[in-house]
Amino acid sequence: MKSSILAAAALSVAALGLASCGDSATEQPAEAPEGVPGLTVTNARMVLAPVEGNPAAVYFDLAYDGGRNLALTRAHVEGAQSASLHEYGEWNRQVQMQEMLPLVLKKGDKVAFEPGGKHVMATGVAPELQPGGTTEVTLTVSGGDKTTFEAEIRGPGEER
Ligand SMILES: [Cu+2]
Repeated sequence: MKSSILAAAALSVAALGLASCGDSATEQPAEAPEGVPGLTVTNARMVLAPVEGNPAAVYFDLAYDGGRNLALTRAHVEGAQSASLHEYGEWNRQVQMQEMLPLVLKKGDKVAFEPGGKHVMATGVAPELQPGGTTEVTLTVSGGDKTTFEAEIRGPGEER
């Protein structure tokens, strides 16, 4: 009994992850942003996959000092067909990545998007995005405000 409930939960999580990844492919590119008040992003980098055409991961350090609580809901990466907010979690005794729940930001919060943790997964990366270049990443929060920043593109063997 108990194990079948767990299996069902694991299945629905897997389905959720798949559906969400597919859905974001139809998202519209971000419009010219004005920035989310109080939100700063530093150390942004996009690490390409060892195999061309595989998803790339975007990492950065996020700090929030705004007065109003926000939730980070969406990401867009220029030059990628779709981008999703991902994190790693343990399901069914396996560590795997999945769609992240909206990330709540309160005044004073600092959140690192880093290898093995939270990241933006970019799929369908254009071949024009090459190590040494940059691309624009846009984060959208609840209410629709957006912040756009440049991410340095790194090859798969470079420091993450
Ligand atoms: Cu991912």
